[in-house]
Amino acid sequence: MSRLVYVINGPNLNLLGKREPHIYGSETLADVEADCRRVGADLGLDILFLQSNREYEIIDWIHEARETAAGIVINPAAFTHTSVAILDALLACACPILEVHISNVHKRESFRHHSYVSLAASGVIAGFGTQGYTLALQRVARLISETSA
Ligand code: CA2
Repeated sequence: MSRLVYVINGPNLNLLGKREPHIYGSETLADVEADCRRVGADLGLDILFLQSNREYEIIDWIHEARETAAGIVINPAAFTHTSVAILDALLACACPILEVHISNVHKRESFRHHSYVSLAASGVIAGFGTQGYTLALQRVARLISETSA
């Protein structure tokens, strides 16, 4: 049984730790990847960690994950609030999907309060900083165990 988890990051998250530390903290995306790999190894998960600024690439990765992955952790960044195409790709996946936001989107501008992606997600983590990623991995590991039991 696959223990592969796709961790997918959307546009501008490559800038993490390099700008706006008051909103997103000082950890870089490479630091987040290292945290995910460490916690993923403890949980017996194989992590595929990805980032793109292109919507079509994210959609292609979700299609790939649909065939091969046991779970998806996704921070779709600004596409969260705009992309019916990413929602449709996620709705075609049977595996657990966890949505992560580093910032507390509900404390920010009203356009960040709505998420298309949440319609496909088993759960949403927002405002826990970059720790949200490893918390999401813990949850995805639990959901994978429950469905394979
Ligand atoms: O809080 C989150 O994780 C967000 O998904 C981040 C997105 C934002 O559009 C969402 O509303 C909430 C923005 C990602 C941009 O990341 C940057 C990081 C550092 C510097 C500039 C952008």
